[in-house]
Amino acid sequence: MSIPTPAQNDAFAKDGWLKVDGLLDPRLVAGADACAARMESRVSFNERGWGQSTTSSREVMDLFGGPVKSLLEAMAGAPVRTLGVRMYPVAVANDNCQLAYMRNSPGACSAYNAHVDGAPNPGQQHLNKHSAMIGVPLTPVRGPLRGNYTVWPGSHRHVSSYLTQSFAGTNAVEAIWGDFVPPADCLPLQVLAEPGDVLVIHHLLLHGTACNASGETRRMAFFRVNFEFYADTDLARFADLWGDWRGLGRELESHAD
Ligand SMILES: O=C(O)CCC(=O)C(=O)O
Repeated sequence: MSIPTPAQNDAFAKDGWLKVDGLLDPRLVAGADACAARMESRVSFNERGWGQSTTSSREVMDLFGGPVKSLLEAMAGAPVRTLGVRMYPVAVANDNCQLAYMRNSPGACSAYNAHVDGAPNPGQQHLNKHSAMIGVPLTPVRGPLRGNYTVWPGSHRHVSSYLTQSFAGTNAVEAIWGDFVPPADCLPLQVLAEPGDVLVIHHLLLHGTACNASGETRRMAFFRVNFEFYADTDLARFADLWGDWRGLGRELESHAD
């Protein structure tokens, strides 16, 4: 069966993220990981304990071609543009448990550095919207607390409602994260993954990173992808849950509330 299957589309609509197992040839991923590992020695860790974005190599950029791009185009119903690749090797145990992007965030969010990409950090007044993020694990993550990419399934809908209801008719870009907390039943999920798996992440999904107590480096490549461009102050467009995902079709109707 070709991907995305109706079940995969439905899961993405409901949860705001999707893991497609074994989409990429592990040899391609191993080649990219070898480059990433070489770059890692030149990566400095920032105050959140995430490695700074690294310069992308051809081997890393090649991960985005072929099946990944086709999958996204099928889901979005539109050609895709890649804004860039960013990599965050998470190497140091407990080192990524410091600051949260979201003010007033409860303990769990703080511990994972929960955030929504593109939302302004304090002092930054512009939205930096992308339509989706693609995450490509370069090293296996086979248990919890191994620097796992962590998602709050369903949080994209809560974030969208929060932004839409709280700031309707305003353009209060600077203030938007002051009060947001996910509902109590929206819990973090530490993603397990193998090289070759691919994650598709909705742009409004709350996500973060688990501590890495494994002693092993976790490496992952991230592609921020845009289907269309918007003004970087357009809060209504930023909050629009499904504006970019026309290709998901009827599956959305039951989840787009
Ligand atoms: O590396 C991670 O686990 C998280 C990366 C992330 O949150 C991001 O790129 O926005």
